[in-house]
Amino acid sequence: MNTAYLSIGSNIGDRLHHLKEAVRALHSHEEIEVMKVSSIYETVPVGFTEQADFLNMAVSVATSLDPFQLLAACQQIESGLGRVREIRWGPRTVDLDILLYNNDNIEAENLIVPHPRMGERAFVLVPLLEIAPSIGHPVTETPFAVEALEDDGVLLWKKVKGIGQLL
Ligand code: A4P
Ligand code: MG
Repeated sequence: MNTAYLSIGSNIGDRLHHLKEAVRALHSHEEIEVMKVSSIYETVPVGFTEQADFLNMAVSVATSLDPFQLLAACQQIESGLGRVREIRWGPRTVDLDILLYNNDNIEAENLIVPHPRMGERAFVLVPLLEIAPSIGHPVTETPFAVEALEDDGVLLWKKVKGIGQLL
């Protein structure tokens, strides 16, 4: 069994509903079990800033899927929830990114793990460190740290104590 960490974000429509649907879809996949869920944070957009605030969270999953199969499963969930790709970094009903997959270092055309921008993004690290406080970068072995980042754009929006609250 493999362990992966995923980041989930939404900034269109009923954002909480989209996050819940994504968690449900992951958990109901035959080869994915959601192990931990973070609280939900409201975050100001990074990259393309002329868009609505996001809700972001992180989850850990146990899975028998390989990383590429897991990416395909995530993309299927995104399309199932009505995501249409328009602007890079732009608004989305739901975005599922693979942050970490075991200690793997993957640099394929369609998949880079660890997620290349995760270390600079408080909207990724604040939820991730809530469920995995001492997790580090698999290559550099440096613990991820949010202290050096501007994290004032990340506010606790809904405290989540277990997956039961989201199903
Ligand atoms: N891809 C490569 N590596 C990965 C990976 N580890 N996980 C490829 C998932 N996908 C990966 O992604 C584009 C391509 O990245 C995919 O085809 C996949 O093969 P996408 O989801 O289609 O497009 P995107 O999400 O717009 O691009 P990208 O590069 O994933 O954007 P980011 O870096 O994820 O940024 N601000 C706040 N506050 N909260 C957010 O959630 N999200 C973004 C998206 C920007 N600003 C944000 C947020
Ligand atoms: Mg993405």
